[in-house]
Amino acid sequence: MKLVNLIALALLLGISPAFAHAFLAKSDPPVGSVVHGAPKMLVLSFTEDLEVPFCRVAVSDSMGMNDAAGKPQAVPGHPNELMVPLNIQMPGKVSVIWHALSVDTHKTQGNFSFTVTP
Ligand SMILES: [Cu+2]
Repeated sequence: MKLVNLIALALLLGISPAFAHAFLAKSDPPVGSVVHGAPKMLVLSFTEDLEVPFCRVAVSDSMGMNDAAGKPQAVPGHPNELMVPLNIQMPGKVSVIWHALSVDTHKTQGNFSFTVTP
């Protein structure tokens, strides 16, 4: 194989798996939103199907208290989604940090926030 072909192959192999990673596509409550009243559930939708037992979501309120009431759960019929029961006590900014493992065994992580008003 010619060198130029090897380089092309390496580029292809290096780039293509990135498209298969599980990135956050949608959140409910939405990223950056302002919601009235504390939501009881957070639902995260990803760009790829997940290995739910290996996904983690940490939720904290404006006082830095951990407000995730439970482990991420699978959403029946939606293998690319996680739901997390919430127990938000304080109005203010809610920070979400997620770690996802997709079915292709790639790990991704990210964070965002939304705001709860009384
Ligand atoms: Cu991937």
